[in-house]
Amino acid sequence: MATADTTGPENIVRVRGACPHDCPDCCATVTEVRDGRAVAFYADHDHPVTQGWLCAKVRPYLDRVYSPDRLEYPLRRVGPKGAGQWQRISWDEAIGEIAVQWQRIIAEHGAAAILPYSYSGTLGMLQLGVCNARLWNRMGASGLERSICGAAAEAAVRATLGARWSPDPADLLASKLIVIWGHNPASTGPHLMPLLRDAQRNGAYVVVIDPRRTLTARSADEHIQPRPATDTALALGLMHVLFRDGLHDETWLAAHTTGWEDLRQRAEQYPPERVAAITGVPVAVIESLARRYGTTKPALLKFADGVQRHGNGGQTARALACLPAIVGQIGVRGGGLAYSTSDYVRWDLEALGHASECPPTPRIVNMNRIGAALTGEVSGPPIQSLYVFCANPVTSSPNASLTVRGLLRDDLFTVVHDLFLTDTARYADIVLPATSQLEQTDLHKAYGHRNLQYNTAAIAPLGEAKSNWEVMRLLASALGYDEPWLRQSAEEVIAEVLDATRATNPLLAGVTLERLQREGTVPLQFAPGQEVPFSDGRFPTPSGKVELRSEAMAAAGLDPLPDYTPPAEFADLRADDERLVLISGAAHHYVSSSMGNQPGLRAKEGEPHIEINPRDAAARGITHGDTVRVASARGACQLRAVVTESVPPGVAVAPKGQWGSLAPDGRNANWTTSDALADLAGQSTFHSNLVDVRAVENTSNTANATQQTETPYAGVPGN
Ligand SMILES: Nc1nc2c(c(=O)[nH]1)N[C@H]1C(S)=C(S)[C@@H](COP(=O)(O)OP(=O)(O)OC[C@H]3O[C@@H](n4cnc5c(=O)[nH]c(N)nc54)[C@H](O)[C@@H]3O)O[C@H]1N2
Ligand SMILES: Nc1nc2c(c(=O)[nH]1)N[C@H]1C(S)=C(S)[C@@H](COP(=O)(O)OP(=O)(O)OC[C@H]3O[C@@H](n4cnc5c(=O)[nH]c(N)nc54)[C@H](O)[C@@H]3O)O[C@H]1N2
Ligand code: SF4
Ligand SMILES: [Mo]
Repeated sequence: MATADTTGPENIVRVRGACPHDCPDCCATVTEVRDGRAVAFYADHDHPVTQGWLCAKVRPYLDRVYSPDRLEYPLRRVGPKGAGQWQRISWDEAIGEIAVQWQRIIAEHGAAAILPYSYSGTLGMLQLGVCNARLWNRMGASGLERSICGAAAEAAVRATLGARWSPDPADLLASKLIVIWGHNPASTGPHLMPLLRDAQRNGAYVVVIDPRRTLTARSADEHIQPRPATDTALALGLMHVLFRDGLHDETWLAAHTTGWEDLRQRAEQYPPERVAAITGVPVAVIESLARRYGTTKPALLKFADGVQRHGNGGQTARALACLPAIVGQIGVRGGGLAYSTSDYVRWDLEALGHASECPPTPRIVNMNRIGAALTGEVSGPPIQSLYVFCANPVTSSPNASLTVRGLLRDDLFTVVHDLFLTDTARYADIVLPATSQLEQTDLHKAYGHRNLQYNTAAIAPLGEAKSNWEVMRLLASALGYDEPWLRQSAEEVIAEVLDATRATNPLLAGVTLERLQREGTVPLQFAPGQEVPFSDGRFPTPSGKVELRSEAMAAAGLDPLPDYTPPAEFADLRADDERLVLISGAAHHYVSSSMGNQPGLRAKEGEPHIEINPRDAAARGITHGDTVRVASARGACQLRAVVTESVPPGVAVAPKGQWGSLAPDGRNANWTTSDALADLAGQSTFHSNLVDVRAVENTSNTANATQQTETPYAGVPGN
């Protein structure tokens, strides 16, 4: 099938696309269009990873695209901030008003007073990557440190191995041991699950390490439940046993790593007894996992980002990145580390942003501190204008009450560009309607596999919706910026960035815009023998080796070796403290808060809820289905109690992504989460969150609350 072709008497056009959401699978999609309307949306059957099926979230995508709640035209706030009183305006008025406000702010405070805020609504190279950069660079606006998701792991994996390279997912079939550490692919990257099952059928033993009994954990051969944020100690405990029992690969370590003896010394401080006391994992389990990891080959260690969203997260990711080297499993098919494939293609930075032609970025604001920044925690001029696109910080960023306090500032000029009137858009001065993926052009690289996906616009924009890039061009022109790179068409930008990236990256040999448009999916061009990451024994670190001891970390004033320190949130915990650790990871039916307003998916996900262990529930007089108040040092929200053995005593789980504006109390779990930063790369610490949970009322309606725990794994074909 070509990217777009017309077949049959019904005059249906089939258009190839890419799922734009923040998910490692980056599925290849097909949209059928008749008379300008999308009439069907499904998976590309030819794609090696998508394999002809889409997840439960994206299968009903046309409900999202044609939702009656889509914003169709620009809005101007007419009542007080957040009061929900709007007036329809034209695009000319909207762009004109933004330009006038920004010119005033630039004249009074400098462009540093303007802050773009964006993250993961789409992961497209154009609609996100280029739109994060060009206009703001030209303006000299404040920069955003985009560290809400996986910044610590990115820094840790790069410091250790030099790059985020990962095996082809299909190589799972060569594994004999697969350790899935703090990762829940059944919900967050579902195309891994059939491979995992095939690997099990091939004899692979699957271990899941997660405090919660997730859908993924349920299908594993073994589930190990450490206390939250103690994984660095667990990893060091495994190293302790591996070195103690001579299960390490000394020849490999001597040839390919730096500092392995220093790491051995560090691991000596983590005997199983100590690790058991820290993690709650029994000594026998630590011993047996270490033995299994040291003796079963090939052994793959797979982790993602949830496991490092705590105060010690950088060190956790460092420890996990070191483990495969100790058993000499790096560069081995079916073994090694699978974190992310993101660094195989890094879009040419200059082509993306033309920074060399622009003023320097005056300052960088950490997105996890957005509430603090809006309420005064900045050096230099106060933030006078916030431009939000591809993000919903009121729902998805930590410490929501502070974010809302900032957004309520009368002297703050806020613009939100989105498909829907999100929790954040409700506080805007101007709201702009955005196109969906079916209405825009883009190029995607995946972070869970090694193919590029081209997305051809399938239908015309709904109402007056415009894509991010179109809006950036209009704003640039209204501000009088006449650089040609602020005026190009979508295809021209994509070609420019692709060509510049290809010039230095052999994995893109022969990959042109025309080829992408024609074929839709194009695999990266690995030379024969190069498919397995690091199989040539070369590591793009300063030393050219795996840096178990990292001089880069030392130079940054950090511990050059992984080490366990309890997150600050837990540091002064007394034994009689009754608070629970609240983990708020991925919901099965949303991607962050995207889709959190889609009625069909909300019905499947069930009411906003919190899972607590029967013991903790009993101690608090909470029964299944009760409304509970969940409160931290930051704030509180109300959720429905799901009493379940899926979480151990002391731990609670409330899925992220619930829209506060759709909840009776107007809030979600992020009213409790912490905006403290982790030990590395300005990382978020959502899961270092001590909460007090108590019943506020007894209700008999448990129907919705039970739904979530019973949700079957919904990613399998035919399910
Ligand atoms: N359905 C769905 N899919 C998604 C998303 C979504 O919201 N919904 N979000 C997307 C995004 S933005 C991302 S970054 C990825 C994230 O992908 P994942 O990392 O797989 O997802 P999370 O649910 O954030 O975290 C994974 C697991 O980490 C566990 N965990 C939390 N703290 C600890 C700990 O201290 N130790 C251990 N061992 N485990 C811990 C949680 O219980 C959770 O089951 O998923 C993407 N895919
Ligand atoms: N409690 C808790 N909170 C978390 C996490 C957690 O584990 N726990 N995880 C965090 C993680 S990993 C992440 S990545 C962040 C994600 O946080 P965000 O990046 O803010 O993601 P979303 O909340 O999904 O909001 C994305 C918005 O972009 C919009 N959008 C989609 N496509 C487009 C487009 O083409 N143009 C425009 N203009 N808008 C578009 C969507 O409609 C949606 O409203 O959430 C974080 N929040
Ligand atoms: S599995 Fe991931 S990439 Fe595929 S359709 Fe679902 S959200 Fe999109
Ligand atoms: Mo994320």
